[in-house]
Amino acid sequence: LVLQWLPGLPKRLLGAPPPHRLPLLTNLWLLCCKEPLHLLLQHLAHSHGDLFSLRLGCRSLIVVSNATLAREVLLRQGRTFGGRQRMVTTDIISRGGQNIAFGDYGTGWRVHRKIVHAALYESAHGSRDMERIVCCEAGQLCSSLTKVAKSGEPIELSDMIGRAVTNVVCTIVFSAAYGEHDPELADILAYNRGIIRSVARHAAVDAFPWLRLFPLPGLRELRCCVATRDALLNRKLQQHVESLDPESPRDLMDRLLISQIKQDQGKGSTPNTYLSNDRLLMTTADIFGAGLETTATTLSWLFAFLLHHPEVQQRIQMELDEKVGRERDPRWEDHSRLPQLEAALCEVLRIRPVAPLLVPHVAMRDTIVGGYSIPCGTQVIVNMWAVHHDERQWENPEVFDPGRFLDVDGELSVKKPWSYFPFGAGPRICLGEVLARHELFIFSAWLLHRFRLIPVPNQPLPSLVGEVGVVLRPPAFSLLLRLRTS
Ligand code: HEM
Ligand code: PLO
Repeated sequence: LVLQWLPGLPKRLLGAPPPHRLPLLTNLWLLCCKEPLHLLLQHLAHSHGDLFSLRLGCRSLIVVSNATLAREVLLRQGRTFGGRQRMVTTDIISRGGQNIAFGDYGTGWRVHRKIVHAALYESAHGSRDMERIVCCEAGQLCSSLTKVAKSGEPIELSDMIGRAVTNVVCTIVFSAAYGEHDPELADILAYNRGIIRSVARHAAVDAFPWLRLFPLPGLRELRCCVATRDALLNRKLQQHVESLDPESPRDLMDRLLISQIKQDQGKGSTPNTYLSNDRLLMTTADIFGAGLETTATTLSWLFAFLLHHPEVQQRIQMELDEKVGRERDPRWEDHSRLPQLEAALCEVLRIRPVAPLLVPHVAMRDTIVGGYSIPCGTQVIVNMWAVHHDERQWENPEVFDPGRFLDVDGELSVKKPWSYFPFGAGPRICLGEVLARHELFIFSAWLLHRFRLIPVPNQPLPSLVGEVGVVLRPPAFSLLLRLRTS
């Protein structure tokens, strides 16, 4: 790739009357740079300011790196910046943006997001049913792990957690939960991994869409995995259509089908807002994809940090013993009485956000941010990593310190600072936040209540340097589990 840096541009056009353009750097080298993009952009912000622009292949983009500007882009001008970049990979995944994550903000998208949001949380019947589904999986996970703990063998938790989280999502989306060795579960895990791997590998095709003319092996893998995913979802959808009882929906798929039937009966839908079969299928794929990697990876980060900070693990366990006791398992309603665990979860989402650059936004009309003019179509990257590690906002931002989320009485601080938004903010905030918070709390509470996590002797502690893919994940690591008695 061509390395082209335009020297001599003013760092910022200070003093010029706004609105004005930002210094534009042509930065193809970003694509072949070894440093993770969120860190590279953080370093560029140190030399070029909290708002700078880049040209990456065919695209120009701006990067925002402080809390005030992030608030402006995500909240104050959330609709203006509610677009998404059309990319080769996301077009394949979402049939040209027909899902929630990769579709542009607009009337149709808003209606669909509302339908999916309602269906998602009704399928879990408010938090009661969501709690039941997650606790059921947590129970199964703990029984499998008890056998491992008794064997005394080291274990890589990420596979088992991945399976548990997949079962939660499968139950909510199409009422299926799988046993450990079920071939359908293995298929789901394999195609999802394949999609994630090839999306991460294709930054270059996304910057240069004409590269698609060449038969790239990764795109073949992506198309193949997406075809497997769609075949499975189509099969499930067909079964749902055949057995649907509109009076008693069983899951998200049933609820989406019912919304579709209502629209068919002419209750005010337009071609733009109609929940077509394509949209319905892509939406379930979306919930599926977004629901797996993110939650499982955050739990892996938590366990990695707890191995480095046994004192934090001990504090969480003492609190669990005191507030929940040893006679029963933790419940969602305990979460407000377990500030040590909640604070550790908050801190993990700050220090290792799984989506450090969110999902890039696009300006849907000409606008002004921080005194600079941003033309319609510009891609906007909010560097959440830079904001979560901003020394102007956080004391010792590189240190894992759950205490920063506790007040003087040891209670969880009610008000979170604006420099903290692990789920994004505004109209494109994460659709699954409530579900994710239930899963993070219940899985971690059950595991830490039952087991002590111990590093494997004579092995280095897990690396805390993230590997960048579609999400920021810790490198694979093993640990030992000890059953806790009291
Ligand atoms: C989008 C974080 C779990 C569904 C996002 C975004 C972030 C995020 C940062 C991008 C916001 C933006 O574009 O500005 C997380 C984290 C999770 C998590 C940290 C867990 C720890 C989930 C789960 C689901 C989900 C469990 C589904 C059930 C989605 C969807 C979007 C999204 C559909 C796209 C929203 C849109 O484009 O409007 N999430 N997420 N997420 N998330 Fe999550
Ligand atoms: C995961 C593979 C799926 O087949 C398609 C899919 C849809 C939504 C994406 C998700 C993938 C990866 C994780 C993403 C999510 C939307 C938000 C989430 C990008 C590509 C975040 C915040 O990381």
